[in-house]
Amino acid sequence: MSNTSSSSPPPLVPPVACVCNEQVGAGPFDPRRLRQDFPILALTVHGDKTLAYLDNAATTQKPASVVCVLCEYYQACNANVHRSIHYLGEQATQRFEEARKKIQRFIGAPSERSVIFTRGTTESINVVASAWGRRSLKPGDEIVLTGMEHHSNLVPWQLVAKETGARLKFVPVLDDGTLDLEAYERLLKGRVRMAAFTHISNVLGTVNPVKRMTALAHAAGALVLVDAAQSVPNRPVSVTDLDCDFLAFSGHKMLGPTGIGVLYGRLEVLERMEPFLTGGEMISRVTLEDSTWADLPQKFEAGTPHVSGAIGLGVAVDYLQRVGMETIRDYDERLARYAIGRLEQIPGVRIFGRAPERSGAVSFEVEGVHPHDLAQFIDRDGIAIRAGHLCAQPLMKRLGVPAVSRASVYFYNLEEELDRLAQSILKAKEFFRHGS
Ligand code: C6P
Repeated sequence: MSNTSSSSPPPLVPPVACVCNEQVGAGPFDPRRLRQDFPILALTVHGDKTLAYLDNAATTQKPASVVCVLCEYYQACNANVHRSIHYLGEQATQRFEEARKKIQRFIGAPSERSVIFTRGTTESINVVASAWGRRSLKPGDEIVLTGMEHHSNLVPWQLVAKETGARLKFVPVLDDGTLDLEAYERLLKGRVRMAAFTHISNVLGTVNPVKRMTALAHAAGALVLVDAAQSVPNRPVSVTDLDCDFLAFSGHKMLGPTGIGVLYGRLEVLERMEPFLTGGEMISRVTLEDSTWADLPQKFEAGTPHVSGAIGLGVAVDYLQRVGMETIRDYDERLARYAIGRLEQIPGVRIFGRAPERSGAVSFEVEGVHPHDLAQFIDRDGIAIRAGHLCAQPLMKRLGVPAVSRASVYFYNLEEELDRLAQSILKAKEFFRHGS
């Protein structure tokens, strides 16, 4: 039985003292002060090296308010949601649904029914590719993707295209790391049913003109999915403003816990779709032979959800809003420019991605040093970056490299950490030149 009681249970009084305070993140923007909200940033690693965490595009660190709410949830609130008619069940349901409302407001969605909790961007895209694509696509239909997609926005479409006989088409990536928008317009002239593209490239940092791309796709009669894994964390994103049909993002890239993410969907489209996963809580009536579905969003939330994760994501959103999304965007962009400036001074460093509008992910190669060797070397100086194909193998092919190194900043990073990165790269170059 479903229990979504609207009576307000009494406020929760945690039996444990929480070390975080509600106002973390508030006040004038000061990255040094904000860092104090992130206990992990004070770590020393490999002995005495202060951690410089520059791998934020992979996952961000978590403020104490998020860490604490997870602890508090399990100590004072834990219960299953939408089913148990007891005190804790109501508390958990209320807080879970409050988190959904926070996310709805955060992304400017018209209704909380359009906000579906998933495990993350990957699952969100799979829901659409599978639940929408399998039933809607016919042989000869076309799906337009781009040459800079993360595997999460590529492989699900490959699978569904194979199953339905639909065709994939790709917007080329230009040398400066932007999309060939003229080619995009040409590609939209076919039987395009879906255009799915990333808002920000996790490799190139390019911010794509998704509002314009969405309008063009709609004019061609296609639906639009925006992979917002790298944009919702660091700039204002409104689904109403973008007018997209689907938006996918991950909690762990925006201060939230791992294993929780969001699929926003336009209500009319979600209502027409069949479910993705089936089982408990997503049904209305079940007989031995047949079933009908629950209303949105439960239709797409089969089984016990990640309750604490959703609540933690709600607290992460509170934190981000206290800092301010415009502030975060401006600071990230400034730090990215600073990082590029420092890296460019190093002979033999090549930066990938020169789009005029770019985010805080800066990929590069260092002549004569394999990206994995570089990442490992500078890790010994306490600096965390990512190296590899970054789950974008087709883009690596386009760039002509098997792998890259990537530094990615967030609002709690400092210029001096990028200075340390540059110094450590210089050391690495020397080391690998002489082999000692
Ligand atoms: N990119 C990176 O280091 P998940 O794993 O589902 O939370 O996110 C997948 C994903 C989808 N789209 C884009 C644009 C992404 O950047 C990512 C995750 C991480 O670049 C891990 S590969």
